[in-house]
Amino acid sequence: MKYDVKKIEPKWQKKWEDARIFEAKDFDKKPKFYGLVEFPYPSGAGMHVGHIKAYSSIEVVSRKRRMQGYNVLNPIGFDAFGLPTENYAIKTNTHPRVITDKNIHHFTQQLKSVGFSFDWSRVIDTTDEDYYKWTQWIFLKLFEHGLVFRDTTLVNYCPHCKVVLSNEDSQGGKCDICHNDVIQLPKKVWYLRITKYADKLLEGLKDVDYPENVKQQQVHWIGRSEGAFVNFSVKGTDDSLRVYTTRCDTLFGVTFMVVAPEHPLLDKHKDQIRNWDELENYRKECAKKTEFERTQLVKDKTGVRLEGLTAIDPVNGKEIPIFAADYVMMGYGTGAIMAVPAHDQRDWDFAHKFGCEIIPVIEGGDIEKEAYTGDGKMINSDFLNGYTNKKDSIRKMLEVLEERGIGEKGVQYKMKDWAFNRQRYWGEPIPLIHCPNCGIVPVPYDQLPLKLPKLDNFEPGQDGQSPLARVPEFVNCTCPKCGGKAQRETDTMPQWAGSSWYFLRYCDPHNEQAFADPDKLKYWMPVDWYNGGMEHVTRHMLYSRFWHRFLYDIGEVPCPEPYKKRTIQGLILGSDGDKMSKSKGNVIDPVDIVDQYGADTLRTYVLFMGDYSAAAPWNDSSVKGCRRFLDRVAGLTDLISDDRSKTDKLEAAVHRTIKKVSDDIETTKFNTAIAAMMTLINEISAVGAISKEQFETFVKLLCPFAPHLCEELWEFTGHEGFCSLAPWPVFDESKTIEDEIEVAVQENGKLRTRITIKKDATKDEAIAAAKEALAGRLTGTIRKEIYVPGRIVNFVVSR
Ligand code: ANZ
Ligand code: ZN
Repeated sequence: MKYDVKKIEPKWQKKWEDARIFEAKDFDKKPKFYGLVEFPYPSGAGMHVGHIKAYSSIEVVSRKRRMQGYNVLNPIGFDAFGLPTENYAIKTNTHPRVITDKNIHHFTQQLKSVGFSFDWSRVIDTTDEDYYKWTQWIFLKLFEHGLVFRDTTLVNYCPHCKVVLSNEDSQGGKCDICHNDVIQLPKKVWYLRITKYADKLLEGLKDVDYPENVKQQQVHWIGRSEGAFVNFSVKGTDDSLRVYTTRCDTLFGVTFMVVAPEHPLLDKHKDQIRNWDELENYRKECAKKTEFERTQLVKDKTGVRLEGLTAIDPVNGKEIPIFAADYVMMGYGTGAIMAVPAHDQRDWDFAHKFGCEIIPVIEGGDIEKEAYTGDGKMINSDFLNGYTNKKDSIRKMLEVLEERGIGEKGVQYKMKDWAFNRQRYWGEPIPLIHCPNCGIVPVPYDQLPLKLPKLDNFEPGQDGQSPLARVPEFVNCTCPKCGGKAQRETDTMPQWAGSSWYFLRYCDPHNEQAFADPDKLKYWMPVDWYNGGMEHVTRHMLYSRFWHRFLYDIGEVPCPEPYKKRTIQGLILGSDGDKMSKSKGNVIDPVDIVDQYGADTLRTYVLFMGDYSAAAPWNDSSVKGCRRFLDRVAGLTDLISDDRSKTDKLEAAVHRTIKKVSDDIETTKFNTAIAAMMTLINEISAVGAISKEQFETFVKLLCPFAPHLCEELWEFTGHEGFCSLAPWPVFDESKTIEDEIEVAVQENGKLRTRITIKKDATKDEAIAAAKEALAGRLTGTIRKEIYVPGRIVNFVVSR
């Protein structure tokens, strides 16, 4: 058949759309499959080949599932609030609504041109009022359950984007949007209490099928630490200095204490601190550093000793100095530590620089050189002396601390609460009201959505205030509780709000009464297979698991975990091996590939380019290779034949390919699935014929990858329905067991030749065949004939 891409691809895209074959049916009797991809941010740059690779995995699995008889939900939507659009809006003085609509339209055209089998009747856009109404609704539920709070703290602030960033959005001390340095600023911040869900988020990982590195990253990010809180009294005051330690067994080795430069103890005892000016200067220096810089394990520690303020060790009554130093963070534990320089390297480095005492309490190592962090026998430790391991010592010390009321067991998490506000325009308004009489009052549920007012000037204020603060009609309201004059919150939600629950909305996207109908949720949830990027593992994946678990706890969703299985796609690099980026000029536009080679080639290539989860460079000649492969598939129509004597030879190869392709799709080994089909083509060419049945099997196997071509070939062979809905080929193991075998023919144990015989040949048949093969070439008289079934015929001869 002639492979006319330009004709075939639009033709089938239209037929699929007209017949609505990819629309999921709620409550269908068939088993359900919910496949999910991370929905795109509709940026002005349009789609990237990386999007195509990311979506192609679930696309192939969804198509296979349909052919296997599943009722498939394979939805798509747009995560459209956020800074890139807003910044572009400011730059071009165009409303973000206009830009968003234009970009979504563009993305839709692009996605459709690739022939993805999305259910286009369920498209969602997080900036739709009908959608963000429910984002606000979930926020109010969180508020109602005490999971929203406000605090003045040091925040990660990007002076360039003029926004407060969450920890997740400023990893490594860089703004995730503009990549500039983030600074620390005191601000009033709305938080979601995700830390309250830390243990549930950890436990939930036991029941899901995620790659090990994905689980590990989440475990690490949550950073559960078990230890103890211990109270030291501050000499001459009724204050105590509370510390968090994972090593309360080393309490007798404490020789000083360190508080974070921002610790409130300092201001409280200003009068007692004789070197206040020095301390003030030091604090100013520290404020310039990012948290990332402060937590780096640099040897050269800085700090200031508080003159006039000391602490008392609660186990031995010893008086010890207190320092302020920036290697102690205000945001972890209590913002203060007990320093044990003999057994903690940071404390050891600090002690060396500031001339503090070093008292070993565990035997081992050479503490002249470095801190000893290993296990060993306890020394210099009163009631702990003689204990030989950390575990027992800690248990004993905890007992004593609790007995004497100076400390207790405690758990800490590295993960912090989720900073949940932005002083920007293009986001969901936070539905809260500040009332002078009643305090914080939620917007009543029946007043949702709290709509984003239409503005002409969406630039953030110089004072870091949201543009909404400049709109009196938005700000001024009446308090829903007391009816008095009140003011609306003007901050908006962060980029990650809308994506924290979007997979639920797909189950029932047009519902006006609820975020989704409970029965539909029960039918579709959980997501059976979710594919996405590694960059979302410690943000979107944690945030959405948190929201979902919360909704489960309040009875709004049917299952505790949203995603049964998660897979990861690797990046597509430029052909130079660098990251694809505009600045490097190595970006491949998927539309160009569709234009030049066709969507089926693009789809096949992004899955053929290597191990799916690994990064791989773009390779033009391999793209051409994929196109040639599809050309050869189209050419197979010329080889369709009734000649069983030829085509029977292919039967085993066809069934081996069914098995390989079926299995490889399940384990995201798409590249080897495609390679197996390429091998089969070679075998078909060698035989020079293919039966109609074998041809149809081949077309069905390839259909999830190159569906346009396969539909055309399906039609060519006389079918009226869609190949996309034809039953997936069934693997028959008996067909792969070849019925002929090769046997060695020997004389006195030496190989003379090889023969091919029927697998179930008798001894007589095997020997007869061997004699025929050696006819006239025997070197002596046969004395004995030996047959090792299926392997060897040996003639013992005498000469
Ligand atoms: C005494 C000690 C002795 C410690 C020893 C360690 C080893 P993780 O596992 O990360 O929870 N620490 C506590 N709060 C801190 C803060 N805000 N900034 C910097 N460091 C802090 O580590 C907990 C340990 O980190 C705590 O245990 C404390 O030092 C330090 F041989 O206390 B340790
Ligand atoms: Zn009020």
